[in-house]
Amino acid sequence: MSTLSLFAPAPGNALTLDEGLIALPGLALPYASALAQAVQDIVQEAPWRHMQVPSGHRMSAAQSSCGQLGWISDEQGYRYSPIDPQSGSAWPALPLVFIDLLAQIAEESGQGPFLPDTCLINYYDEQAHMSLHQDRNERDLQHPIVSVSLGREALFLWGGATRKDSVRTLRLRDGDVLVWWGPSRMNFHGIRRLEGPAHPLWGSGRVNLTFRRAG
Ligand code: MD6
Ligand code: FE
Repeated sequence: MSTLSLFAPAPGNALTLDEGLIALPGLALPYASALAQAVQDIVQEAPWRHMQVPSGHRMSAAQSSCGQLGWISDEQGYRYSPIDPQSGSAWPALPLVFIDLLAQIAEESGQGPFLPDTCLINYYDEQAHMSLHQDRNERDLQHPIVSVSLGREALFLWGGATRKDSVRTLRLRDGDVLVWWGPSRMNFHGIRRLEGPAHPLWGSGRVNLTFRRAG
């Protein structure tokens, strides 16, 4: 990422929603069935689990990971691990369709190339939400995060650099992609709830993929 790109307008269909927040509405839609198959394969190897946060609460969203690292949380805290503690094995590899999609996101957003070593996969059902948080467990916080929404719509909360900043609500739809970088990378964010009708591939749930360079 060059300093120059901080001020360059985003190309193509990309919308700049905030300084450092680029949206590519529906960009992942053509990949829908391949992505669904890939996620299904990943969770065969590394099944959905509800992790415990250090305070003792169990997260309402279920998670899995793929890539060289996976995000885990337990009573000792949040971190990335090369081993899935549930299976005792390495995480599944990043599937090819993820790499293909990322190459297109890089092209459309002007922010690539993305070199993720992990993809955290969140699954939300009707009851799930994600409280306002920052993503700060990655070693180098300069790397952008790419987020892909699949399935049912969700109300996404977009705050600022501190918990006190005002929070906007953004409706994330099936296939929507967000790229966060530089000035927005550390903004507080969360998921209030799911909305709208069931989805042909994902039913009443929503899946979110976040690609990160964590190690
Ligand atoms: C979600 N996303 O969309 C939750 N974190 O379900 C995140 O927590 C997130 O979208 C870091 C970067 C991008 C994200
Ligand atoms: Fe996050």
